Amino acid sequence: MSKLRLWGQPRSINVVKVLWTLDELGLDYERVDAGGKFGRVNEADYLTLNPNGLVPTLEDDGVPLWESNAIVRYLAAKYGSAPFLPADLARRARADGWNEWTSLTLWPQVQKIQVQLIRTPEAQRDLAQVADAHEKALAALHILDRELAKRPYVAGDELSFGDLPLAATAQRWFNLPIERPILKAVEAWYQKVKERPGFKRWADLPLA
Ligand SMILES: N[C@@H](CCC(=O)N[C@@H](CS)C(=O)NCC(=O)O)C(=O)O
Repeated sequence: MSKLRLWGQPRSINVVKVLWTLDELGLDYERVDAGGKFGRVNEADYLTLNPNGLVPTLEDDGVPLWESNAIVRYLAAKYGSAPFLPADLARRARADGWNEWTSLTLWPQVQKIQVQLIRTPEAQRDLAQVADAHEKALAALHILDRELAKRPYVAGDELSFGDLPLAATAQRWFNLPIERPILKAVEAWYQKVKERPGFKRWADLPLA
């Protein structure tokens, strides 16, 4: 069995995706705190593992990998099986697609709201930015809602690696102090994914 080492403090959303994936796959690993208050990411040794100076980084038998979605996909491909790693390549690409969509379309808007409403003192908040991000996030979530009305999980009838980054992002959305119109299919999906032990252990965090 390979020796897995994950660098990253467990409050970072991109680290959470990998921790939850490791749990779903039942893998043993070592975790080293890095990033945020733990620093380390700009030290020369770390930069040889991840030239971006960001977390997460996963070492698999000493081979360093970075970019959380790529790590999730790699772990699923190397250690997973269907349905977590969909056997059908088109379904697998759909799981991949939702991970990219999460990072490129949904997360940037949710992150802006989180930064403004949770991390910025009230007097300094840019409420116009919050309103704009809220509108864009909702537009994206309406797309997700229409897709989840057709199938219970993003890539089909069962949970796959494509649900995890999205669910970690949804956890932020559902805990932000904002108005949320009811999106029935998204909420039905979220009720299921939040019961996974890996979600409870790693993703269900108070917002900070
Ligand atoms: N696209 C990268 C983004 C990684 C990223 O931005 N990581 C943040 C934490 S979520 C980071 O390392 N920030 C610097 C720090 O925590 O010191 C990925 O998905 O892995």
